[in-house]
Amino acid sequence: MNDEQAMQFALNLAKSGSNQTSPNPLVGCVITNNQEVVGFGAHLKSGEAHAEINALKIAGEKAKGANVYVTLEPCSHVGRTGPCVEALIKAQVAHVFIATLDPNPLIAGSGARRLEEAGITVSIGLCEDGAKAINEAFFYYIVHRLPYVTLKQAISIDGKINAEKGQRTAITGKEVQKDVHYARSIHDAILVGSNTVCIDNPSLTNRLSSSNKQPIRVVMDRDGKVPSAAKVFNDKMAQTWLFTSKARNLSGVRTFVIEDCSLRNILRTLADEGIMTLYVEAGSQMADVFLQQRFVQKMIIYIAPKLLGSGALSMATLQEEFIFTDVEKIGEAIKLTMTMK
Ligand code: AOF
Ligand code: ZN
Repeated sequence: MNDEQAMQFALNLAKSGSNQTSPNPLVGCVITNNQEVVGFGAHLKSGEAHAEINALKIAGEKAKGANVYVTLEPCSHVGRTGPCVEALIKAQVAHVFIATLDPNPLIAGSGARRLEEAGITVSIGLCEDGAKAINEAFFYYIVHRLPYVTLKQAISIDGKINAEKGQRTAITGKEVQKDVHYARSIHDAILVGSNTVCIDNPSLTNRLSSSNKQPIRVVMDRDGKVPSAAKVFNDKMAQTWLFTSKARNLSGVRTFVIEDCSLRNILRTLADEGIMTLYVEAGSQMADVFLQQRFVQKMIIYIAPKLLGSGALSMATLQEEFIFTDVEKIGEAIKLTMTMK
């Protein structure tokens, strides 16, 4: 196995932790000796062993003089687990290939430096694009201390989101609903505003996808408008977190009573609580605020083959451009995925 093949293998291993490691990154590690694989591992869950430790366990004595291929810079800090660089030094590996440095301020190059100081050869940048792509959300979260936000909207072909203000128009059908439930399952939390809960009384659970993961439901309700009888407060199908400035006594709902109900403050609090990925299912007003304040990293638009006419509402205006990253047909709708430029 050559260097590139070994790193590709490590990248594939990293992906085995998909949707399980948040708020930690996906990391894979392969150890070879005389071009033979002697160890491999992945980070599978936040708080549990790092990829390098799992790979070293398999390699045992064969790690001595070996090449190590790791998709993210080995850590040099003591977090919930010990520093991987010390384990690699102790195992007396010869050469560490790092696909990309860890932007975590606690590490940020110090892992690579420590290995070099210990006399280990370090090469950085093999398969770097692939390594960055699998941890896009982690990189954003760890640098900005904010969740990576995906905003979802359904629109008509004339770009409208609602036939009339104050009511909800069902724009897309069952197939899109299934896709949305899957999207819910791969995020740490879903966020909605009080208007959405008051008008739709949604469950916001994942019921239609094959995964049984339920994200935390986050409700932003500064003025305490949402009735206590709302499904999200009562159905016990998933956790609900409420952000409000008014004290409320809702059993089973984690209530954050905060004076500053600005979006930035709420997003910062969510990040501090370990929410790395946030799926925003907002109505028009909330979507506009997210866009205007530039908290959206990814936007998913479902276009339904309908015309809602000139009286209908359209989305916010925004000078920034998005980049189309994917297009797909889902049932009768077209799904467009975009990231911020
Ligand atoms: C590695 N290998 O497999 C992972 C790393 O709380 P801890 O101890 O798990 O540390 C979490 C931080 O460690 C995380 O934010 C990221 O910077 C790094 N993750 N590092 O050497 C791994 N998962
Ligand atoms: Zn580590």
